Amino acid sequence: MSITLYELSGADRSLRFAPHCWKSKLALVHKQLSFQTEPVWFTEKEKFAFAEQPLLPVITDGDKVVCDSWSIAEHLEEKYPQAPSLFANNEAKEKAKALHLWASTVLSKHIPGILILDLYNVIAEQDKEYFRRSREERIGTSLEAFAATPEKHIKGLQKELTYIRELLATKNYLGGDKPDYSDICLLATFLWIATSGTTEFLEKDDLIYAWYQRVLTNYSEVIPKSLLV
Ligand SMILES: N[C@@H](CCC(=O)N[C@@H](CS)C(=O)NCC(=O)O)C(=O)O
Repeated sequence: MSITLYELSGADRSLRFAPHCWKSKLALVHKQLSFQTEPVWFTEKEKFAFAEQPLLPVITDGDKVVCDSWSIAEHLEEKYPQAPSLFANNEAKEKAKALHLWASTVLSKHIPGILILDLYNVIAEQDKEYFRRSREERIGTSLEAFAATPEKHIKGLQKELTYIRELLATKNYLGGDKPDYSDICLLATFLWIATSGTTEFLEKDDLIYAWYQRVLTNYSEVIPKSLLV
């Protein structure tokens, strides 16, 4: 059975930046599954009309269609139990769910202010009107005004990461001695920033920076070469 991952892309089809799509791609690599990807621009929703909802990621696994990054992780874990586990047990699954929610709300609220203009610059020409209108509605100001103080948003992000520093103080990965879906959720959030632009958001002496370099290596087969040191 073949698996296809539909994910958002930039004007350059090889540029993939969307955090929830990264979660599903990293989960597929973690499970050592072979898959293909279908890049989708914001204004190409007809490419996955069969999914009957407007957001990515979506995967097709044979005849089955699965939407939403968390549901995709659950599907992969259930359907491929013999492959390396995304959550070793129920406790790990609950922790990963909490991390997924925390990363996509508490942590992610600091991120548009860091990358929104970078992202605007790399998306397809035909997406720009939709992106500007939908994001300006959401943030309540212009992209330019919102992006004017990236340092403020990086500071907010850094402060939020205290929670992760505590979790990583005694282990190499959020999953323990090897990465699991908790690590994937945080890495996917960082990749959103790292693939949209070149803003530095971690200090090199931060233990999270060391963790970041470790997990980039774990999933190196799908990580852009420019991010691997
Ligand atoms: N809860 C969903 C959120 C999906 C989501 O927000 N996807 C974004 C990309 S990361 C999207 O498709 N945006 C399209 C748009 O804004 O039109 C998940 O975790 O999969």
